[in-house]
Amino acid sequence: MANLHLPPDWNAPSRSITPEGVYWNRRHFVRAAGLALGGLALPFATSACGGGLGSGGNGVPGERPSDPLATIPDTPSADLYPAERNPIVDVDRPLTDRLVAATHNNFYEFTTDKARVWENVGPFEARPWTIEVTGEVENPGVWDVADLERELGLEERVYRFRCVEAWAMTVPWIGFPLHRLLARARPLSSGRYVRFVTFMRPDQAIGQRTQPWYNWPYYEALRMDEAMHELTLVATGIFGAPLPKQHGAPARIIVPWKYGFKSPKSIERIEVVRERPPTLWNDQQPNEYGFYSNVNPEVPHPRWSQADEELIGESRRVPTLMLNGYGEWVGDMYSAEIMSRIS
Ligand SMILES: Nc1nc2c(c(=O)[nH]1)N[C@H]1C(S)=C(S)[C@@H](COP(=O)(O)O)O[C@H]1N2
Ligand SMILES: [Mo]
Repeated sequence: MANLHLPPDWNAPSRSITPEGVYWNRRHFVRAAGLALGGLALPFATSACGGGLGSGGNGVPGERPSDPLATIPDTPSADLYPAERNPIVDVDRPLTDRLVAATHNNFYEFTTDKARVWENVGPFEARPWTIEVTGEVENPGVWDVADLERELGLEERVYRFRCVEAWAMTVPWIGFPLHRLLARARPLSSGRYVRFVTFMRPDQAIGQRTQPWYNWPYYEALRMDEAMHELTLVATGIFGAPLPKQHGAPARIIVPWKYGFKSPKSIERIEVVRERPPTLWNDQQPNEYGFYSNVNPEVPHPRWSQADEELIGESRRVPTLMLNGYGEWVGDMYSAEIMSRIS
C-alpha cells in the first residue's frame, strides 16, 4: 500500500516502554493480592482462586467480579498468549499501569462510570463468540473468534490510545490487522466503508437496560482505506493476556490515530457497505463528534481544548500529538478540509 511508508525510527529499540517482564511481575503481584483478597471476600473466593488470573476468571456469572482482572473469559485460544511484540511502531511513552487501564473504561453498555465498568461485566458472556462479515463481499461468513486468533496470527503492538475526553493511555494490544479478516471475506470494489456493530444483550448489560437514550447496539464505521490500513487492529488481548471484558472482550477494533469512540468494543458484525453509514456518537451529538474524529490538537471539542491530555495513572498532562503521533503513517489519507472538521 502506498501509504505504508515507515517512520524513520521504525526499527529503533524500545526506549522508555515498560519491558514485558515488569508487567508480568505486576500480574503475579496482582494474582497474589487477589488470592489474599479472596480469603476475605468469601462469596467469590472459589472462582477467583480457581484458575488464577487470566483463566477461568469469570467468577459467578452475574455477580460482581472479585477483582478487575478476574474478568478475562476462558478461551481455548489462551495458549496463544502472550504474543510476540511487533516493533513496527514504537512509542516514547511509558506503558500505562495494567490495573489503571482495567479500571478506567468507557463501555456505556455497562455504565458511564469509568471506574465501575469492570464491576458490572460479570453477566456478560464474552466467549465463545463469533464475528459475522457481510455486505459487499464475495465470501461472507461467520467466524469463531478463537479460530481467528489461531489462524490469523496474533502479535503485540504498543499504541498510544486517546479518548476524545482528553485522557490517554499507552498499552500493548494483542491482535491481528483487520485487513486479514476482511481479506477472508474478499470485499468487492463496491464496498467503500466498513461498519461495525456490537452486541445487543440488555439481559447481560445493565447499561443497555437503564440507558435507553443511547441507540443500542453501538455502531461505528471507517472508510475502506482506514479499515485496510496496517495499523488498524482487531484486538483480542492486552497486557499479554486475552482481553478482560471491560476492554471489549473478545474482540474490538483499535484505530490508534482516532479518538477512542472510533474503536468499538465486543463487535459482533462487520458490514462492508457502499455509502458512508451513520455512527452512534455522530448521530447522538453531530456538532461534537464527527465521522472522521482524527486526533487533532488544533481542533478543540466545543466544550474543551484538545491541545493536551491526561495520562491516566500518572499525574501529568502532555501535549496531544497530531493524529496521535501516527501522521507519518496515515496523514496522506486526509485532506486539510477533513482535518479541520470537529473532533
Ligand atoms: N461498544 C462500545 N465500544 C466502545 C465504547 C462503548 O461505550 N461501547 N466506548 C468507546 C470509547 S469513548 C473509548 S475511549 C474506548 C475505551 O476503551 P478502553 O475502556 O478499553 O480504554 O472504547 C470505545 N469503544
Ligand atoms: Mo472515549
